[in-house]
Amino acid sequence: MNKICFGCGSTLQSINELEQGYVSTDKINDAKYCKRCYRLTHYGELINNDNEKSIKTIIDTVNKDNTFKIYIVDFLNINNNTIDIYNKIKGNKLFLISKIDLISNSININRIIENIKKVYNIYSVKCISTLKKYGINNLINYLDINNIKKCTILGPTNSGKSSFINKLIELYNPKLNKLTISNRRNTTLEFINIKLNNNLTIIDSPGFLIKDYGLKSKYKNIIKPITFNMKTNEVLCIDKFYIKFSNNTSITIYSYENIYVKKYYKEINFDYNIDIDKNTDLCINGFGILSIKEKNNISIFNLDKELFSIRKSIFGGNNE
Ligand SMILES: Nc1nc2c(ncn2[C@@H]2O[C@H](COP(=O)(O)OP(=O)(O)OP(=O)(O)O)[C@@H](O)[C@H]2O)c(=O)[nH]1
Ligand SMILES: [Mg+2]
Repeated sequence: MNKICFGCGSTLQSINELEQGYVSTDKINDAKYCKRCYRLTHYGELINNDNEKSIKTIIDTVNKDNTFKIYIVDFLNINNNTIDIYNKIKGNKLFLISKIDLISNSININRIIENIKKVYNIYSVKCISTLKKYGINNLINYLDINNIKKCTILGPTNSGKSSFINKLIELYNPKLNKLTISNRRNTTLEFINIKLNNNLTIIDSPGFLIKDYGLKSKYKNIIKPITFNMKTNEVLCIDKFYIKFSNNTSITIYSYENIYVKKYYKEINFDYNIDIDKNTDLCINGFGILSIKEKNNISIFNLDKELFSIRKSIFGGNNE
């Protein structure tokens, strides 16, 4: 029988070093992890050009089974792109906001959750921090009360799916092998069944690979809102992109605390313009959210159109 890498779910093989699941011939009999997972875990080093599973392949696969689904997304990546994927997943499911330890106390997460439910028409939303062990027991009770015996964990890459499952392994059955986790994209490569006990099996999955802004990981600490009051035709430089407003407005940026933001006074040839209504969020995949208060025509420079989507603000109109 083929052996599976406990870290990423690949079938272990000694034939091709460039293919996923590779372990050298002398190690394959005892190996629990492939060479890639070993290097990633111990040296933070990514080897192999891994096969990427398309969003459609993952959705089609999970829609064939009737397990309960938990869809994990971190706060800054809740946007039309990730919600579209969530909406394509059939059956009973829960929307789970991860890494809430990263959210500053000045953000009222409970109020935001209520607004997320309204804006996106989602019934069940919870939040967790695997790092700070927040919300884990609540979630275990939820699975218990709802008599859920098999549950697939889905979500964008890097949202913390495997970390969450490792926490469940620690709590339920610490002798089981841990999954590979990393801050790289596409860490888990295949679906992995983890039988925690006779009553509960969890399935890890490859993350949805959504085009990402690609913020440097050195920025990734606390998410703290910062507000600017902009006058007509004033320009704000945010990290590497620029945004100009046709009308006076306040803008609140929800991103990592030490992001570069400054008013900018030189001439710029903007790439494109968009009209937005009062209280609109401009969501940028992997970067965060710009919550804009007043109706505006905004001009944008150096931000790929594919990276953003707009929605009615989840901050309820009163920016924090
Ligand atoms: N601050 C914080 N970081 C977390 C938390 N959970 C996971 N992370 C970090 O998020 C990164 C991604 O974690 P993974 O568990 O590998 O994410 P994943 O969703 O399994 O990613 P893929 O396998 O690529 O789909 C790692 O650097 C984790 O340390 C959390 O609760 N808080
Ligand atoms: Mg994973």
